[in-house]
Amino acid sequence: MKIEQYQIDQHNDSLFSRHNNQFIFLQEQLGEQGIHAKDIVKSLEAFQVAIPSWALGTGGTRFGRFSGVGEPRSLEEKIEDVGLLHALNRSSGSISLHIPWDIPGQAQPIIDLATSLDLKFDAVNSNTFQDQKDQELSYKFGSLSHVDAKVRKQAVEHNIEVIKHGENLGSKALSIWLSDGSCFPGQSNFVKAFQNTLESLQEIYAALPDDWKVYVEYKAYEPNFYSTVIQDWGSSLLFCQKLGPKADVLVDLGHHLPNANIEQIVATLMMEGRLAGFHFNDSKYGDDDLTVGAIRPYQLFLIFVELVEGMKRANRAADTYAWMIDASHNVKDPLEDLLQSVEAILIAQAQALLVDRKKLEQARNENDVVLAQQILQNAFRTDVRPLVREAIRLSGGSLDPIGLYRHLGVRNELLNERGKLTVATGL
Ligand code: AOS
Ligand code: ZN
Ligand code: ZN
Ligand code: ZN
Repeated sequence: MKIEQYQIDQHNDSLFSRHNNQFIFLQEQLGEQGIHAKDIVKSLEAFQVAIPSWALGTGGTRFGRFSGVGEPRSLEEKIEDVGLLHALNRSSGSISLHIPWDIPGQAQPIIDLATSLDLKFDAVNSNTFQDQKDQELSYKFGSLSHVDAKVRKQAVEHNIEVIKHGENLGSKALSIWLSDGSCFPGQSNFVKAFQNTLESLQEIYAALPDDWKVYVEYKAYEPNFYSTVIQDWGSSLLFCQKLGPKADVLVDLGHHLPNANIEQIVATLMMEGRLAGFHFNDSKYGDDDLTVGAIRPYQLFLIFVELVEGMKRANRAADTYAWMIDASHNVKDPLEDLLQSVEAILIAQAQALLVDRKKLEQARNENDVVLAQQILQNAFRTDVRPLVREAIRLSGGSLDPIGLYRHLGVRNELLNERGKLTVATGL
């Protein structure tokens, strides 16, 4: 299944005049405030969000998994799925692999397939939170932090192997998320667990190619429910500082304790030049991995306000950070869900670009709380969807990605090709 350019163009033709009216109206309104709609559209056109290979199939919970139909059965089919997304929105130009859920056999055919769909390989992820078939030692009581040096060694070697897979495909970063921790008080020596983890990470760090980075992801709890070795951004930053300049902190939006001020964390990490990027998702309770923007769109906007500011201050382009979705789908078609997530990210970014930084700074300096709040809320309450649509249209994508996906009956095509009971690897 491939979506052809003429199908996108034809569908766009039928939507263009309505879209164009909306765009021109918004462009005029923004113009009156001294904002150039076309500059924002340009930034949006350049923004790319990586798709995780594990989000292309139905996820599931520990209570069960209700599989969807036509899900990808192989790495090739996962790449094809991301190709469909990218054809529709032109904003999902890379895929992130999780090893060993994805095992690239011969690299060249995989690279050729990705290139033909205009896709690159984002960060590669290691997995020491599960035991694999034929694995010698168990990670039941941890991996990089384990009390037994032999288990640590096995986990280090796995990470180094993941780097090699990534190198073959042209990835430039390794993402590490550890589930290491403890379930009961007394179970673990916090300091030893930290030090073991640091030593293990140092060995992995030493194996990084020159132009590579390692992203250290933190998470407050789950699957361990008493302590987690890398529990928060402070611990993650501490590891990164001890490791060196190739290590940066990865923020997964769902990995915080309730009500954490994530935008402030982001600002601080950017101030220190240690933000690697994001795993975008949304949540109401914990690491719910829901569609981006589904629960707390204002928070997402406030995060983007800091991101836009931080990138400007550091004079770094958006594509020097790792933007990725980390979501799970239990009740929706994963591809439709991912299209919604990418759109939510572009909307939040567009809104953040509307903020008049000078006026905001002035209001802050004058302690004009009301005005400062208003500046942000005015931006958030602007319907920027015409800007997002224009950016996607100019890049060759669809004015209505989900509409076209349904119109073309993509899922049904995939069902015919791949069958009903497909089990994607990974959760
Ligand atoms: C786990 O909670 C994390 O978000 C990781 O990023 C993990 O590697 C990924 O979600 C796949 O399970
Ligand atoms: Zn994550
Ligand atoms: Zn998450
Ligand atoms: Zn997570």
